[in-house]
Parts: sequence; C-alpha cells; structure tokens
Amino acid sequence: MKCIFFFCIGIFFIGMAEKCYAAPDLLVTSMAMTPSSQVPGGEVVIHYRILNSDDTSGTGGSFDVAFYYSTNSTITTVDTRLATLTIPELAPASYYPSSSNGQITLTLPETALVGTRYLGAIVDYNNEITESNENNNSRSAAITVIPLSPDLLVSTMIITPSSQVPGEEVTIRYRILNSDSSSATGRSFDVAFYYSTNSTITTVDTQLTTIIVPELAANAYYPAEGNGQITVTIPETAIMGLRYLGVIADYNANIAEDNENNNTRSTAITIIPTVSSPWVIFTPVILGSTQLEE
Ligand SMILES: [Ca+2]
Ligand SMILES: [Ca+2]
Ligand SMILES: [Ca+2]
Ligand SMILES: [Ca+2]
Repeated sequence: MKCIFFFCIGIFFIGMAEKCYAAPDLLVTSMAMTPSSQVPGGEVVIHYRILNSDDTSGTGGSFDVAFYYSTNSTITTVDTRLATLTIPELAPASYYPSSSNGQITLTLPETALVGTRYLGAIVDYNNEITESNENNNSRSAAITVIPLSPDLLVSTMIITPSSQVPGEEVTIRYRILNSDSSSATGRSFDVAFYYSTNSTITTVDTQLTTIIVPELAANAYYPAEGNGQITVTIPETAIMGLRYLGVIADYNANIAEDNENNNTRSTAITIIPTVSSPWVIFTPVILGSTQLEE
C-alpha cells in the first residue's frame, strides 16, 4: 500500500514537471547527401532540415548545428567536425528551412578512410538550448569513401636546341597535368627525364635527372602557369643521329592512377658530332703549355 502511494506521488510530480517545464525539442529530420560516394578531400552537398518538434515552446533564440565525419553511424561531438551553422530562433512546431531542405557543402577529410563512412549533424551541439529531450539531436547518413584516382600526363615537352653534341646541355621545357576531374594526387610525386635511342621511354632508358612535383589538385598543372624548365646533359656515350629525350611522370609508381599507361612523353633530338677535330682545338693549348714549361 505504501509503495503504491509513493508511486502515485511520483507520477503526480513527473506530470507536474512536464506541465511546468515546457521546453523546445530540436531534431534533425532530414540528412541526405550528393554524391553518395566521394574521394578523400572531395566535396559533398548535405541536404538537411531542422525541426523544433515542441507544440508550445520556441527556442527563444538562435542556436548552432554542427556537421561531422565519423567512422561509424553514431555521431558525437568527438567525431571530426567539418562545419557549423547558426540557425535562427525557431517557433514551436517549425522547421528550418521553413519550406524545403537546406544545403551545405562539406569537404571530406584528406585522411578519410576508403569504405563505408558517415556524415552527420548534431543540432545544438554546444547545448545552448535546454530541451525536453536532449538525446534525439543527431542524425547520420552513410557515404562511400572511394580511393583517389588522379591521372598524370606530361602535356608539354620541348627541347632546345634540337640538336646537340654528346656531353653538352639542352633545355627541356615541360608541363605535368593531373587530368582527372575529381581526384587530387594526395601527395607530391617524382618525375624523371631520360635519354633513349628510340621514342618509347621506359625506366630502363638512361635517367638524366629527376624532379619532385608538389601535390596536384584535380585538373591542375605543374607549373600552374607556363612551362617548367630544366637543363640536362646529353650522355657522353650518345650515338650520332636521331635520338630521344623523354619524361615519365611518377616514374617510381608512388601514385595510383586511373591510367598508368599515358605517363610518358618523348621528343626527338639530333645528336651531332663535335664541330671541330680535337686536334684543332687542343693542339695550340698543348703547344702553349709546353712552351710555358720551358
Ligand atoms: Ca532534442
Ligand atoms: Ca540542447
Ligand atoms: Ca597517367
Ligand atoms: Ca602512377
């Protein structure tokens, strides 16, 4: 009997508390994204909608919603926060935006792991609004994180002069392109320059020099403006006639690409004999030095 009494008293006070303590209740009613798969560092548009579901209490002021990247579907404030938005005061039983979904563009972390991951929102993440229910404020949706797939090309290769003797220098003007429209390279990579007896350049040709190219965004060139320029020396052993200099982007295969078979470019160069006989050049020098010694 005593127990029933206290139970009834308890119910009475809970009922009183609910009546006296009217409060808003914020929810995220919509959380969708386009595209549904994206590479690390890529952009995703979130379509969201926020509701104050309480029939009688407004929020009394603006509040914030935060958007997160998470490796699981439960979004908490320890997940990776990507953006925040301030939402204006919401009247009882009203939505933001009032008539359709809102949109916000998020950038996936560069470190996002390939596979099924989650983007989510927490309304009033910093708890500025006291609500009748604080445990229904988050919502998440799955996204497939896909691997980066840049495509490197050598878009320009010009040699000056177009003929040279063995052991002398030529200037190569070059330009490197990441031709993929959505994937950055994610890191720097190496480009090598070669001498070859034929127009097909491979890593077994004679490597002349290498350069490091910084990370390239989607559809980005290196250099960003104009051509790069590098000086190389024709091997002393180069054979007279039509030979080739070439470039291989990512020659040491550090970047996984959509197409690994379009990374080379070559340009012909004519290897010419030394203009004058060594005797003509060196004989006076030898004579001169001999005379000085006397
Ligand atoms: Ca709530
Ligand atoms: Ca709250
Ligand atoms: Ca390529
Ligand atoms: Ca590659």
